[in-house]
Amino acid sequence: AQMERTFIAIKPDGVQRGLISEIVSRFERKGFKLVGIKIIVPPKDFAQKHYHDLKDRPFFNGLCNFLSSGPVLAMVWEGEGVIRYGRKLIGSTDPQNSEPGSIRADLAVVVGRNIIHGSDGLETAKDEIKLWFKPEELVNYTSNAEKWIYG
Ligand code: DAT
Ligand code: MG
Repeated sequence: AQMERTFIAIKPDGVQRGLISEIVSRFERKGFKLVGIKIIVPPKDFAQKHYHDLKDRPFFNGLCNFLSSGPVLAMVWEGEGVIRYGRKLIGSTDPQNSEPGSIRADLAVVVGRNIIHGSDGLETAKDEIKLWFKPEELVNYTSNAEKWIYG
């Protein structure tokens, strides 16, 4: 299996609504492997770094204020195709357009409170993991289930 890693974060709305275990459970049951996790309140300038691609959008300031308004559960998940499939599990940016069964469709209503972030490609995944985690905060291990998940 050609393993890759993605950055997934439960935003302050998801944490405050008690959705951590529900969301972690969906990635875990799929067969992806958790290799990093921590809870932090990101400072505003950190939120601005995380969302730097969106700095010219009208909602940028509100978005960064919101991300830094409370605890965020930051995670790194590993697995075959985890970047692209993680986005599928999450659903479209606007929960109103998300496929039923996806996290945002099932658990959120509006785009400004869509509860979860996921890297959108290989390069952003690398950048976001580097921004949020020190190398020593990521764990390399073999899951006992791996041979049953990948054959
Ligand atoms: P995604 O989180 O699906 O990768 P994105 O990178 O385009 O979406 O935008 C980042 C976040 O910004 C998104 O999760 C919610 C917020 N956002 C995006 N479009 C918005 C809009 N039109 N109005 C308000 N917030 C928006
Ligand atoms: Mg994005």
